[in-house]
Amino acid sequence: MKNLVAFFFLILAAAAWGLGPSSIGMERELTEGLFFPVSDYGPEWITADRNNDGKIDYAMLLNDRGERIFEAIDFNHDGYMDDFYIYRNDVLIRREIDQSFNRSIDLWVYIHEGVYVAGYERDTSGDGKIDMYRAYGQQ
Ligand SMILES: [Ca+2]
Ligand SMILES: [Ca+2]
Repeated sequence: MKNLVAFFFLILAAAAWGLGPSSIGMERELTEGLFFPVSDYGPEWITADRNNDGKIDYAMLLNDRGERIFEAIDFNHDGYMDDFYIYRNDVLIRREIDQSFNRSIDLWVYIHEGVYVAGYERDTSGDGKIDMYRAYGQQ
């Protein structure tokens, strides 16, 4: 719960400071507080149990204007979120994915205008550090 409050604060601070999607490093730091256990998603989240196993596997957070700011999915139903969607003004700006299901993000995908892949970063060695980076589009 503390993480969520911190996350909210960072989002608000980022909005106040006018950070744009171009500052990729800064964007990524904003969600370092994201949390994996599905049981940590409290009443402020809109949640769903898509496979009816009694455990949340989808969670969405709206801001006070009713815009999506965050979604999390437990794709493999192991009780830990592994696919995170980060929005700004209801537009998808980034996905963070734990492809190896070890509760450490290993793929960050940066989205331009909600649909175009602007670039990605990967942790291919599993140590939590980015070791591959690619940017597309305008140079
Ligand atoms: Ca479930
Ligand atoms: Ca999972």
